[in-house]
Amino acid sequence: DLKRVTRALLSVSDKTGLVDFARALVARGIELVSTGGTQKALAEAGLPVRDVSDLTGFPEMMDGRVKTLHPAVHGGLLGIRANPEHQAAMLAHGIPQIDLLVVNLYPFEATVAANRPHDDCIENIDIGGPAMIRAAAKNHGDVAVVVDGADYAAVLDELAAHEGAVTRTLRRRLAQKAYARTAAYDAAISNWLAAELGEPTPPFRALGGAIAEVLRYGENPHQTAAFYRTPEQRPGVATARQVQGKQLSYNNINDTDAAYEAVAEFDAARSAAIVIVKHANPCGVAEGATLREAYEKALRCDPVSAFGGIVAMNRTLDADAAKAIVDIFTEVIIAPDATEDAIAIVAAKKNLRLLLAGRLPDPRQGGLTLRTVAGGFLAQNRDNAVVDAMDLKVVTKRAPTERELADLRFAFRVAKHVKSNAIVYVKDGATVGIGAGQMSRVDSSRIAAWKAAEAAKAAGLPETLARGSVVASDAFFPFADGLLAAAEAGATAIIQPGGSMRDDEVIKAADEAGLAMVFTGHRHFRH
Ligand code: 93A
Repeated sequence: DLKRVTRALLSVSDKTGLVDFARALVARGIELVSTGGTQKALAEAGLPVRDVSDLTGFPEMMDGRVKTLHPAVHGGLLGIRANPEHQAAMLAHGIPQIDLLVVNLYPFEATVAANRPHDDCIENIDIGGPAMIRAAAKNHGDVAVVVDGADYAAVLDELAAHEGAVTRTLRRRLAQKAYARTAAYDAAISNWLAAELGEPTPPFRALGGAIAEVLRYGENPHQTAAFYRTPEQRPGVATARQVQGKQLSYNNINDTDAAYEAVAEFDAARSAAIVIVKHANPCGVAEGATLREAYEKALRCDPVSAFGGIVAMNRTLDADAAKAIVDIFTEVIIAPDATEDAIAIVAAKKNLRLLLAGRLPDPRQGGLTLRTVAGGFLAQNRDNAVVDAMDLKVVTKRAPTERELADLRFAFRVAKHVKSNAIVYVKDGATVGIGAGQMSRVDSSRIAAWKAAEAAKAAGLPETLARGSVVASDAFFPFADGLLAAAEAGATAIIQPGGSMRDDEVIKAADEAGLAMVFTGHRHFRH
């Protein structure tokens, strides 16, 4: 379904590549029509070009606010070629057919980004450009519309291949892109006005202003998906530089985010920390003097789940750690930075994605999190509570020792990033058993204890890794049973929010078992 191009209307703010493109159109015998600045640029290059005022019979007026907003332009874009009534109207009113529209808009986004005064931003709201783009895109059955200089070559290729005509396939593709452009443009204007009004960022603004990256598929291969980057600029998977490896998948992005957000809880100045994530849950978290030590400790927690996992760290990836990580199949590594040697070691694994985020996100920083439900979505502030800022209350007769307290804090930090119900066993700055995502807390306790026993077996150790550990729970123990399961598994101290109706009963059970227990007063549900 080819359409010949006989006349083109060009009206561009960004004149990059314009003259060469227009010269190629002229060489094909295409008539050019243009607005003020564009017309001047083309005429100066020696190209024959009509002024749009010739078509409209009106001069550009009101500082250019009104130049193409006229039936002679919009009729020429919108008239259906095969419709006799449309053709009669065009003939009766002397409306020339426009087959190709080339427009890029007033640089509104750039004007806002440059912090220009209000009135400059207002003047840079393009009205005529989007109107023409939308008209031409609607009529893509007959008209081709170019909104991006990157598409000039594709148009010229088709004109060359089809004797001055363009295919329906290209016209449709260009129309789709055109509407994406005008939608993003209007979203940017709305976002700017909202910001001027001092409105809090509603979730749809973040979405509207974002640019989507189409992903190969979603959570499953039969689902389509895209990645929207919001203007938030939080260091992490959305802003990181991908040094190597295949395109990230939907699940990779989700898991990498979970891993990097979790590892950011660990102060890089204090210790090296590693988080290994699988299916959005940590399966090993540890700190150490070096990243390699931390990685080996984290891996010991659940080496089976770590296979094909995501590894995040809070310090610059070094060669020693890189060697250990590439030793087993890993999907993604994310770090604030990496040494040249480490990058070279990772390069040996072609498919392994390496992401460098520049720095760590601040776990205390606010921001929105979203999730959809049927017919709507939920928005909330990010869980930015950190255990170091919590007032820990010892509720048992025995207070935790210094070492237990350090591990309790560590465990609660991890529990924040484990799907509820979360139970986390920690010993010497490393998780040794994680129970995630169970509907009953006692099941999570049992799973975590079982995992600690399994990890010991895998390491060839005679006794469960939970022996002498501490345990964290993301929410209060409603009954003593989950807590007693932990004591039985070998835990000596417990950290939990507290606040159950049966706190007294739970504290009594802890005292009887000789456990030390602290309440945080903060819950870390995560679903
Ligand atoms: O001020 S406008 O919204 N009114 C119009 O009628 C109009 N027509 C085209 N802006 C309008 N344009 C825009 O002018 C185009 O979208 C393009 O960005 C710019 C090109 O102007 P010039 O050819 O004068 O450099």
